[in-house]
Amino acid sequence: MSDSKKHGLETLAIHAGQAPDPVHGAVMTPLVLSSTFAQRSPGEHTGFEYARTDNPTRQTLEKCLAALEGAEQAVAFGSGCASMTTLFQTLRPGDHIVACDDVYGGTFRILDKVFKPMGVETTWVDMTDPNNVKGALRDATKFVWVETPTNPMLKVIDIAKIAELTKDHAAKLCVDNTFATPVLQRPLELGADLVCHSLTKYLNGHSDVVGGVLMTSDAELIEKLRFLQNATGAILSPFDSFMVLRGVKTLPVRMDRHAQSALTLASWLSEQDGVEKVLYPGLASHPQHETAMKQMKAGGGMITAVIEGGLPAARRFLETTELFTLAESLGGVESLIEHPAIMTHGAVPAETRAQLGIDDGLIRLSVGLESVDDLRDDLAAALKAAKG
Ligand code: P1T
Repeated sequence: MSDSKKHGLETLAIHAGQAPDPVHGAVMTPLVLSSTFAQRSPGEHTGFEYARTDNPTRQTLEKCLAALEGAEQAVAFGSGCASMTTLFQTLRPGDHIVACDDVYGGTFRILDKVFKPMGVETTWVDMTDPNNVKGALRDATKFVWVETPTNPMLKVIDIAKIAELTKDHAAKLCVDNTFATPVLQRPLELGADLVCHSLTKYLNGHSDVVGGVLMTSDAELIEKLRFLQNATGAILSPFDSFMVLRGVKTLPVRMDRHAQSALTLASWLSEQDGVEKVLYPGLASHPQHETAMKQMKAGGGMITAVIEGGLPAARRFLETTELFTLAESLGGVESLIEHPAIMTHGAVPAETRAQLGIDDGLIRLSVGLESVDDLRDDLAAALKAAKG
């Protein structure tokens, strides 16, 4: 496809970085599994030498993802955690990170258990008040890490405001855009320097790949990330690249429906007896609803709710749903449900979980693409069971 900047997201998702294969005319990007590539003479090759360094299928995916997020380059890794780890490997002992207080449990674990012992400290702040970021910045701060909407409390952080507050500081603003995707939220256009995704979630969208990606137009970061991608080798495999390239083609269509169904279910849930609280950025009752509507096209596909009756009631709820499968992860075509305190956020200390409100009655729903009537019936049956 010629000039990607002229095309809409629906077109980019299907065509960006891709052209029919010049050898056979294959319309779908070939899956190139070769680990090495023939050279005509030492150092004279087609641009591909060894598949850790670069692989045609991964390169095509990286081009497509970069076009979707509006970044100069995308650098793909073997998981969302591998992508974050590689980014933090650009830091040195004494460097500092300011991160939002509610993040995926694995993100907390990387910073607290892997990088803190190596001398990279993180200050955790509630970024729903952007001024808290300003107070936490130090001369040594290299990254400001924002996840929005956050996992699992679905707090919404004002990316443009944080970008404004940090613009005179050398720290780079990084946004984990996994929950919103480039379809619903455009961090780079709002002033962020880098976007991170777990490809495992909406971008692949079919719960059959674990992957991650970093995207940026910052030349200095691109150089460091390309170096580390090759040097430390936490790459996305050709097969997984092929799968994400296939999955991402329907991303814009999927996100519209995820958000539409989630709004319907969140509104319904918030009217039910036995539900203490519903957190969904698209509901007027959400504490940062205004910010959400300013920076997101819709509220997304995730809902967090508190079931009355604590852990016993939450357990009955989670054991009863049939269409909502009890499992970690999110963003697939099928609906999932989970218990953050026991499952995805077990790595977060109990005291921090209590401060954030990740309590025993809290459940998280990833609303899939099934009939929304069937999903509502499934939740109604679970609510009945939860009441005992
Ligand atoms: O699982 P992995 O591909 O390594 O991605 C990590 C990750 C990064 N960022 C966010 C916002 C995430 O939600 C995740 C993974 N999250 C789950 C597995 C989960 O169920 O919340």
